[in-house]
Amino acid sequence: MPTAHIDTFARDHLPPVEQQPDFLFTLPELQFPEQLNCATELLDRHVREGHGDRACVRGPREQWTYRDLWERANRIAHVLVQDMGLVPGNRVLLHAPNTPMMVACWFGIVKAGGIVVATMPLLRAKELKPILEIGQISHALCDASLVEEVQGAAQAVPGLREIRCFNAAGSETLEAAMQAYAPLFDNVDTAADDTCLIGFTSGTTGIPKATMHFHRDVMAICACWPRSVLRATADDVFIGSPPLGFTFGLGGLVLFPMSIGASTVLLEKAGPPQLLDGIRDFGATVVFTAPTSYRTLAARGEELRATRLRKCVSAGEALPASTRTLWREATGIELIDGIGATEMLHIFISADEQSARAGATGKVVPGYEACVVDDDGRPLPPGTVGKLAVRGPTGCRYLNDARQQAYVKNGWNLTGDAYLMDEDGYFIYQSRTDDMIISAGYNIAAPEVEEGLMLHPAVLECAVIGVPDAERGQIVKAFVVLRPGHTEDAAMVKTLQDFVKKTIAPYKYPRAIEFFEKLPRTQSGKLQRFRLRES
Ligand code: 3UK
Repeated sequence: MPTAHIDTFARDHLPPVEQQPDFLFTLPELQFPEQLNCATELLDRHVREGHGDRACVRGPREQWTYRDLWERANRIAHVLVQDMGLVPGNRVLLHAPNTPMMVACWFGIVKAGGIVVATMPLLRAKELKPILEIGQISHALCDASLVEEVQGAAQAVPGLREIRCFNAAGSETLEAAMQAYAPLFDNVDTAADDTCLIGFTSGTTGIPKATMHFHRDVMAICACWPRSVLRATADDVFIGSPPLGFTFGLGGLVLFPMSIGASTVLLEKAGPPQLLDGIRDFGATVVFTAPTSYRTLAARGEELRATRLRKCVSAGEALPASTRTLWREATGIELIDGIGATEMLHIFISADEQSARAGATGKVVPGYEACVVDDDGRPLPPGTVGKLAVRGPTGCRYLNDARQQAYVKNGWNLTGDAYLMDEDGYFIYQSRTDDMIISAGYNIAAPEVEEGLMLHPAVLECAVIGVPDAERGQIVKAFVVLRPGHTEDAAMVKTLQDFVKKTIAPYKYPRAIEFFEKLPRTQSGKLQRFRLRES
């Protein structure tokens, strides 16, 4: 396929073919042409087909139609190419909170044949530095409020030549530069297998891993899970908390709504209170957030019942069965759980409202295949715990990283999760493979103990890990956040321990319990178990 990349860095650093996963294009929707620019499909197409006046993206201050976004993205593409010297294949850092301008920049970069590297807004210079180095990033578009961190990182990394700020006033801003250009741009005719985004793993430990995704991959995720599970319509209004630097957020808040001509609401801060306000004030109908957020929001069920909300998607971490029940009882809505991964780009196992089962993530999404395998990669029979293996139209391509061989084996992507599949094909999450607690010879999956604790009304949130123990190898330790009005004392420890012993096999009860104000989480909402281990 003829690449449009002049800067061939991404292609040059793809894993060798024999280390790549198998790619499956079994569905009719997954037949892609050789040349494909995903921005043309997701944005230009709506304007061309006469839907330019439909609502597309809104923030607290702005309300843009598809044409508004398209014109801005076109002007940004001109600024990138003509003022900033971007050539196709260059990597562009996009560092911002979720705002409409961030989306315009995303499309501007992709239109110009650039590769978007979107990062979580809370990352500091120190964390941006390895990203700039690994991605060999030459350009940056950044929210004015965060420019110091980008400049700080750039000082240490000479390759970053051009930084432009947006969401600010003044003659030096991106907005000012955009005014010099026409709102029309001929999108670069990229190959379907040219890289258009590099996603960094939300990395709970170690050096971040860069995952490369093609224009084709972006269209593939829009063709799979949203069509078979989410089934939203052009009249839906999407909202949610994950940052666009996390592919859960990029898909749920930008790619999926735009692939069907729907609209999206972007919130810079999207904790439970802001999410509730946003759902009410903007009439949102589809929400994407993490399990803990649903747990907190469930207390506002009455208010939520009075909104237009109809579809609620949970991902990023295992959804406790108790949270599913809590949410249904509070709002009348059955949660849609789904497991995705940065390496896979988005969700590959999930269940819609009708087929959801408490405690199970769901079934494999059409277009993907999944199985549970043993340590040698052999498929295990239903009901047996093993490693989750998956393959489909998307898959893991680390940029120049030896860890490729750990994630991909025999063509299958190994997500690092321990799962079992039941007789009906439902996948039931156990734990991360390296989080299994082994105490006195017993295998104990942390989420099972967490589930047992969370059924107690005093528990808002909790996390369970194994801590070293001379006698038992490891013991189960729980970190618990209590709901307001409960006391953190020895009596509560005893109460919770006794409670767990009654709900699950007594040997799994937490022998140690510590109370926390809140749990350490990444910006994508994921629990940082390693920080609990260090504490
Ligand atoms: C865990 C889940 C149980 C699991 C993601 C949706 O989370 C995403 O990507 P990451 O790379 O993490 C991947 C890992 O997170 N996980 C995610 N969802 C679930 N575990 N149930 C779930 N529903 O360990 C997985 O391997 O940060 C999620 C879409 C895009 C994403 N990137």
